[in-house]
Amino acid sequence: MKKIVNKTLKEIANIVKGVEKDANIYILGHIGPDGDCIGSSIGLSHALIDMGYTNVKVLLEKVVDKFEYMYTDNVIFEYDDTPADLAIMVDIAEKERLLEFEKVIDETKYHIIIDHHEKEGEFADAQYINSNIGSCAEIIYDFINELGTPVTKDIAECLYTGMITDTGLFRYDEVNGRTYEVAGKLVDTGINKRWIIDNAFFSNNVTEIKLLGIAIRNLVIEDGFCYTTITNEEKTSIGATDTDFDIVKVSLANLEGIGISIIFREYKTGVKVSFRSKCDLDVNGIAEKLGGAGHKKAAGATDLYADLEDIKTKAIKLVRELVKQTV
Ligand SMILES: [Mn+2]
Repeated sequence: MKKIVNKTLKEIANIVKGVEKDANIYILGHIGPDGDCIGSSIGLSHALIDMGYTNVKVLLEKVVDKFEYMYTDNVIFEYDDTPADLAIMVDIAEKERLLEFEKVIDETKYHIIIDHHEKEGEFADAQYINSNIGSCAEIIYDFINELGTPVTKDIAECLYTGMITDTGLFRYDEVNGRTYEVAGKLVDTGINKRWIIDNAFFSNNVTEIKLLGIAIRNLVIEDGFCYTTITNEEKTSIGATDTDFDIVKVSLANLEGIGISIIFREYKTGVKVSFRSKCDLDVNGIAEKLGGAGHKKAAGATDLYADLEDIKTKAIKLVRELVKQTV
């Protein structure tokens, strides 16, 4: 295991600026890429290309999703076995969350992590992690400024998407004056903010509505918390992917009288648990006990070897205990 090296954004920018312009650079995001992950990675890619880097690729899991408008020609969905000189991971600090893309890391010389999830990378050569910031996109905005290249309208469209999706339209605790300041700068580039917001929050496709139907059918409400389960079979029967889950997260979190909501989703192998808290209870602690990470109000854990029922029993027990402490 490498020694973790925490650095400032300025230091990381200097490392990147020292890289040859024709170096192979990969930007990677986590599996089930969301608006923040896609916006941060592609936004950064625009900036590097603007700076004259000629071999920048963004490696993302292929999902049919509403954030496709950000995709550029250099977004690839499969590792083409060209080892990279530099891999920059955004919105992700855990190697395991890269799944098949983990190979890229193993074959890359130098790793940088820029993230806002509370977990140290354990394998990066240089990393900047700040969990006080609501979206990775907001960090990427600062990073691009440190790189000394302008935040163009194309970049702004990506970063604004990341900011609004990860802050729930500027509602979450991490949002402060600075968040609005950055958002203001992005809006001033002339992006179509109304369209971006409508697309991210106020339009649902049929698959999402079907998924919500399954989630509601499987919903269990206990004292102060609720949970639902989506099996792999249920998910695949309607062709849903990870990116279709936002509507479920939001709907459960909005339930009146519910402090914590949990979603268990089963994969072909393994399970992902997502926690949301809208009370004072810290769900990050629970996620950590399950091997995951996140923030006080939104956290999750992915276990690729876990059995759904095992994880459910464990998680529900932990949440019951947590809720009981406060009664
Ligand atoms: Mn994020």
